[in-house]
Amino acid sequence: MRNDTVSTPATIYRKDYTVPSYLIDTVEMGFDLDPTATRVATRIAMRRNPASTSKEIVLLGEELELVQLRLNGKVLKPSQYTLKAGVLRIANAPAKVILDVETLLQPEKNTSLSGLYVSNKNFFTQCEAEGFRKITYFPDRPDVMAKYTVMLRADKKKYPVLLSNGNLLEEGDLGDGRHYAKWEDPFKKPSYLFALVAGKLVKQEQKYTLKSGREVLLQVWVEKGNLDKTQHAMDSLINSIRWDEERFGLELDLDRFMIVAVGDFNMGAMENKGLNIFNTKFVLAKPDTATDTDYAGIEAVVGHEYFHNWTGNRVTCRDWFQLSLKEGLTVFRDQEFSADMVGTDSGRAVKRIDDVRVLRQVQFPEDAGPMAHSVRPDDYVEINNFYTVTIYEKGAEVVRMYQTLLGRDGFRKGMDLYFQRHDEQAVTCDDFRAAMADANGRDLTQFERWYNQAGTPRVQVKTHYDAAKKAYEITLSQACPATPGQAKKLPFHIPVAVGLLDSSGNDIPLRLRGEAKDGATTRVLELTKAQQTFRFVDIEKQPVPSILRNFSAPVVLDIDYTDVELAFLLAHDSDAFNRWEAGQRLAARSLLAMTAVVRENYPANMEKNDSSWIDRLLSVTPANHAALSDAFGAALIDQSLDAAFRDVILSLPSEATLAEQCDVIDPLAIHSARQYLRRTLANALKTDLLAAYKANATPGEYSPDAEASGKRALKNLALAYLMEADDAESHKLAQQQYDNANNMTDRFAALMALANSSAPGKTAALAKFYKDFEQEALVIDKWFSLQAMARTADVAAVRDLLNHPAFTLKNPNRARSLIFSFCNGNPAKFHAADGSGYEFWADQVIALNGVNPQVAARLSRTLDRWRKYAPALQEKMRTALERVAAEKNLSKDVLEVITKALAN
Ligand code: B3K
Ligand code: ZN
Repeated sequence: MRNDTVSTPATIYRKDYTVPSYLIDTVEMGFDLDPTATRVATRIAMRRNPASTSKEIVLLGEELELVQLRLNGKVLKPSQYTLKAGVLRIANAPAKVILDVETLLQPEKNTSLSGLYVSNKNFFTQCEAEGFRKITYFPDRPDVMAKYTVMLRADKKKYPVLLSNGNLLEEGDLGDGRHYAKWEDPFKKPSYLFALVAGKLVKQEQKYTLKSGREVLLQVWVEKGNLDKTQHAMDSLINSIRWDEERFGLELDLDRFMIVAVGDFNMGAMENKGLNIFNTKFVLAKPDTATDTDYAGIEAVVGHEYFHNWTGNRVTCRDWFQLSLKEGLTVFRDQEFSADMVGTDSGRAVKRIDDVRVLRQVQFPEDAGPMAHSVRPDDYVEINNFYTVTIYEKGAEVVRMYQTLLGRDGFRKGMDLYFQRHDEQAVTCDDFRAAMADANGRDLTQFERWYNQAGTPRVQVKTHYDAAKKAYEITLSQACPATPGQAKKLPFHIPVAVGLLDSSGNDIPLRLRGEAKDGATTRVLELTKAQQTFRFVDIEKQPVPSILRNFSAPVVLDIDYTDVELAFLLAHDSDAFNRWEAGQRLAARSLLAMTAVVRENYPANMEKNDSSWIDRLLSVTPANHAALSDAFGAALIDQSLDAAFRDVILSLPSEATLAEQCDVIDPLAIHSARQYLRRTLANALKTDLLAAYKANATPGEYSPDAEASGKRALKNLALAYLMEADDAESHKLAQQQYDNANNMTDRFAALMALANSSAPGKTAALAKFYKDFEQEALVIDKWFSLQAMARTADVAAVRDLLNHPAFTLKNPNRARSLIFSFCNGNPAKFHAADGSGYEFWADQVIALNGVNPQVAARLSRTLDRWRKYAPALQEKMRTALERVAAEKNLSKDVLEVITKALAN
């Protein structure tokens, strides 16, 4: 056989897209599964694509042994094809071809967890984006859709369960201790949706009747010891099926739908047709091992993967540049699903706030850094690096803006037209936008810029009240900073939802100049130019504006409010999102001012290697925290607000969110300022915090519902504040909660409180927790993560944990739990002045690169924003980046990230 040759990674450009030369009707695959040598025989029935002039068959393959290639029955000699850098070409091929490809793989050696691999002795696949080419030579691109039949053969004792996409046609014994199962997927699909699972697994199953009366079989497959943790995933699946029928009129198109949990998995889950494969983290839950956050995560991810069945699978992407077509849309759908599952207005707002927090904390920095890319990127080196918060979360915001502009019904009309036009096709983001525009008779041409331009737009607000004319003017202007490769930006089409509050805090019915009568109290202004003025008439008195309600666009809003106005909005705004936002602005104002004071005094104190000077400094710095503590205190005791909502109001902006608002990032200064404010608030609100702690206990049987989880959130927030005192009284409270907890949410919150304190019982509690949950991998992940993020952690402690017998780099969840938690979740300690955190980071990137390039590349992203840090830190970051860049054998995943970081 001809051997493949490697070459330096190439950049792939969106503008270079060409249609496939051949189309495929059917694919028949036979697998003889063996961990050390799996044989794969693939028969592909293909024909020339009438839309292409090429007669060349192009197949992609990676890390494969090609055993044999037959074209229309004849074995191809190496001289009859070329094989270079993973591309196999057969020139001058006939119009119709039956191609037989035989390959040999070593799944056991596959630590990348892409393609066919072994996890805990069972077989799994992961083919998105380009993993199918690690199974066979194939036109592994999403616009080649075909019908698949799959025959699996394996040892019956070791692999009693054999699963693939679609419906089970037959199964039986082969006589030699081996058995087989034959599966057929009735729908055309791209190769990235192919999946197989083989091994020792057990299932929870149930029949479910769709709205149409058709009965389907639902299964959740797990390892034997985990069958007591599948109910929530099953419930979430049923809720997802029902929701998609009701909200979008979309029915499950298969007779059987399977979810399989695997412990070694690169991301959350994968939407393979009819056979979703999940990270155990997003399937397994019972009250004593999973937290409220885990329960919510399972519901969201089960929903997300299920919703892909239509948005992604039935209608897929033409090429990977269109990734957000399925991901942004499906995230939007899962966000709406989770919100609908809560139901109440305030519950919906809490969900919205959670989603916006992620956007600000992770996506805004991405959009301002070296990896900034538009929602539909123009180029990439490694597509796996583009499964980003921009594609997913900003993409979801872009989809949400259609709904804000067109209304819920208009959005639904657009979705209906999208499926009517494109079912079983591979399409583009333009096709989606066209369906939205055409179904509503709207011109959405300018809206395309959300797909083309990277960077977070800033919208500036100026207001003017003309008492004589009773007119109130809002002037909005927009600008977007340059991003790598995109210096100039054109104005976006931005929906800005606004309301005006009268002096009692009530909404004023709004009438824009030229309108005959008053309209709704929230109006969506459409900002399409660099600057526009909107004039409201009949406004009796100067109002307080509430702008960008419900976060109607993914922008930064610059608006000058006084402390009094912010406190007023926090107390009265009918838009719950903006109510929360007002509190965040008020807090950020104090925090940023204190951060600046610390920074100004930093150099002189730098050498002391002791941060107690910061507290002394802040304690003598004149500051008015009273406005904030009064406003927060009022919210804390406001019984008309749900506990969950009070929890988000009283949570200070995260260190990562604050960092993005600084011109120069100084993690220790931010952390110290935030800690100082936490202690100040804890002190001022002690009595009410204690009362809230007591009032929000959730005795009785555990339930993850919104009300109970909201109470636990508020109670545990109160505990964390009270623990800032770090005194005997608070230690006792945390210890009692730890000892008496009947669920993981409370137990873990108590352990976290103890770990961040000097409580005498802290070491014993950590040891007990480990011992009690040694057998629960997901709980041990929490144990690692908690220690990595503790305020008392440092590089040495984290290095020690690397040597713990339960630690392994090979399992992505475990690697993330310790390494990512420290590097991304403990900024004050990671960014230690001596650069030891960066050395640790470089060591781990290099180690992971050899094991799992996708996970390594994720970790590489940690130093993305290095140019924004204080100069002394920058230099040390650059050294670490250069050390990684100098490594031999870097994967193209890591290479792309590091190269871009050093270049921009
Ligand atoms: N579509 C998959 C992600 C695949 C990532 C490949 N590196 C999961 C999801 O978004 O639902
Ligand atoms: Zn997805």
